Amino acid sequence: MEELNSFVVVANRLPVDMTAHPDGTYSITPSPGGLVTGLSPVLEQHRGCWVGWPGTVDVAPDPFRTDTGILLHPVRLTASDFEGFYEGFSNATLWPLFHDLIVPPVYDVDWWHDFREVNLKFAEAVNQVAAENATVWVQDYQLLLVPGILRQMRPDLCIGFFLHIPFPNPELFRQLPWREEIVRGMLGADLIGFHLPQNADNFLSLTRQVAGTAGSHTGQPDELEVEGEAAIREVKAHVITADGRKVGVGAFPISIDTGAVEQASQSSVEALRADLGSPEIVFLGVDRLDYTKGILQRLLAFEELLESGGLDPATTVFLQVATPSRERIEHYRVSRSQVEEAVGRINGRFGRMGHPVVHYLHRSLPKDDLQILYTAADVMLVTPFKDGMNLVAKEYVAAHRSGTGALILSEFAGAADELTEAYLCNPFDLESIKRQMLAAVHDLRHNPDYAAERMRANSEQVLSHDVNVWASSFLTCLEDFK
Ligand code: ADQ
Repeated sequence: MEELNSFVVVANRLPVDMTAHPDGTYSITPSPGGLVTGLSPVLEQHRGCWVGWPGTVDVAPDPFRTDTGILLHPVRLTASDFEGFYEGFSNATLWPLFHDLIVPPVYDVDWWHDFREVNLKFAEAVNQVAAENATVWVQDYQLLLVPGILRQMRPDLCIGFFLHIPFPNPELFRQLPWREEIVRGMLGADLIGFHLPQNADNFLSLTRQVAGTAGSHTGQPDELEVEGEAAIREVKAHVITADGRKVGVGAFPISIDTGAVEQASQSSVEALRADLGSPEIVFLGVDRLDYTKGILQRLLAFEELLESGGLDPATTVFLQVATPSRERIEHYRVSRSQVEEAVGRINGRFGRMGHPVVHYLHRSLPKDDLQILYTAADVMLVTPFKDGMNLVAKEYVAAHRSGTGALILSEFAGAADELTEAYLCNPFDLESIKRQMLAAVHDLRHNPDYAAERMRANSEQVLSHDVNVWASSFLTCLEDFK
């Protein structure tokens, strides 16, 4: 029988890479990301367990411990689970609905059934590995029903839930045919965390509107003291559920692992700029290729500035790195072809032989390479129509702690709540993006002290609120609600 664990994280994905071999076997290697870093101290301290899908359908490697003592427990998903639960309900229903209907969500009852079934699978896996009275931290929109299922299966558990994407206005959420089940699923947790107070407010108003989900609310905001971290964590309120439990609801803005940021060497940065043709200004975008990220809009803004003469194609370069994402979903395919058409058109209009004005990479890059790009870029554009947080913005400012560079940031990215000294723009308004691009270039050229002051203020915010602060403040608060 498998060892039981007093701390369990459950997320759609296990933090591993799986490689298929020609003989049909697979090897699995740990692949640490930001979430792993934030959770590592507590996972290691408790010799905890991470439950998740390993990333390949129809295989379930045996559970194994990493070198640092974390037990990885794979959940097996079939190809049909993946289609209905992941591509369907998670990414073609919930993702667009929670990002304010940038594309229309699809409401398909078969996908909903798959979503329920797969959430049950994840909950059963947690049930198998969680010790009596264990703490379980459920991550993100793919597992919205897991807290409720676990609460019924295992009333002894202390359950936290964190949503990594925005939580929409109740008026939008109420479109969802299965809204009551989803809200009830979330309320199975002892503490529900969002990035922003606004997301928490949306959820709280929803529980008042959706029948049968909650008994009552506290009238007053319910501030709990957490030593040294009160500034970033604000528990807005709690909900008393129909069965009399108290569920905390609060905002816990996620961040990056600033300790792991290796500064890029001067020589690699210079080599990159030379490869780009030694331009005066390098603009950079780094995103998953997702229609929420506003990649096309920023390219169009760049094109219009080249056209109007606001930017000079001889001295300016735009570098866009787009990680392939959810490529079997129609809206993602459309988004990719629009971006690639724009890149081709802009280069056709403004590039010279051997000197494109837009450099476009459609692939994932190693972290070290990304760090070189961040450091080399004069102006970073992060222009999502809607984003829970956006870690790329925080990674860029952490790479510019000495005050170089400038960040253009959408008002609709969660990160805008904290990076208030960024050049904020409205991504729905090309004029606003263009204005901020010109303002950033102007300040870098003519007012560098002012630009540096703004960048340093942003960096300080990120450096003093890293991913460890996020994880520990959520877990400390969860203790209070146990
Ligand atoms: P994402 O939508 O994936 O995350 P983001 O927060 O920007 O968006 O994180 C992307 C991560 O992928 C960053 O760490 C970035 O470095 C990395 N990345 C992007 N492109 C890459 C490339 N080409 N090569 C290598 N790495 C690349 C969701 C929500 C966000 C929320 C996070 C965390 O949508 O709003 O901030 O979860 O909660």
